[in-house]
Amino acid sequence: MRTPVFPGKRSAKLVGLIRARRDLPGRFGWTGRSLALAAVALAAGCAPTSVTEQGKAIHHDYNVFLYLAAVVFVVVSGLLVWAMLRYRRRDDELPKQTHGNNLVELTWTAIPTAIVLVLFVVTIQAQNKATKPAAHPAVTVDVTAFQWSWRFAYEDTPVTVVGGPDNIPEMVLPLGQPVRIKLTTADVVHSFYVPQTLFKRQAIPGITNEFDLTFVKAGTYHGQCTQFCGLAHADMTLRIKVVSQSEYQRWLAAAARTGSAGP
Ligand SMILES: [Cu+2]
Repeated sequence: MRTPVFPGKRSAKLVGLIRARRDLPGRFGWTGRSLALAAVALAAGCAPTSVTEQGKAIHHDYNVFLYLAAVVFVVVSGLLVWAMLRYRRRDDELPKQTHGNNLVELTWTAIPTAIVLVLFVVTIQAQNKATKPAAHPAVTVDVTAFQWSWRFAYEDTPVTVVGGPDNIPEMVLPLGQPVRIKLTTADVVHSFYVPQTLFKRQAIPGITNEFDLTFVKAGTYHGQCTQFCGLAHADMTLRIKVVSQSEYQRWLAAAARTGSAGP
């Protein structure tokens, strides 16, 4: 005699409870509720938008990953639930056993491979767009990371902004114009990261990393070194203030008179 999976009174109660729940007339039904929940989860997980032209490509890349993951989640969990309900235990007989199926094996190898290939191509395209250098950058800023702040030197001007322990350095930039950042470090490895640009680069000793940012939205954006670089690493913040082109010119002229906009 085979041993029942749920012996005893408690299991009988449990099965009764499950059956009772299953028979409950739901207002939207389980499918509707699951879909609503999935939609909420999807909306909550949507990638943040970028404030730069280059970051839009990254944002699009995030969304492709998210939507594909959502499709995989719905299909896999849907099949799981279907299999659990369709093949739930009804008696002590084993269901018909199947061993090996070439078509099924091929299908579940081919589909993930295709998904990974699509993600690879989309990512390469996004990366190329995000790192494509502008033909004529309007402003070039030499950014030097150091323990534990930043120096922003505006090329072809006497303007330099230097941060310090009680002074968060602010990089003022014009809206809608490509800005070239030439990033390096005076000591150890640091990392330049302004979350709202969806872009991050390492500052490596002896190497200058160049990238362009074209801000499409005015505002003040906070940044932070994201490479642990010593005791005061947490204080290594920065700000990017994006203003209109005329306001930028006024700021630049005023800063050029003093030569430095920081201590
Ligand atoms: Cu750091």
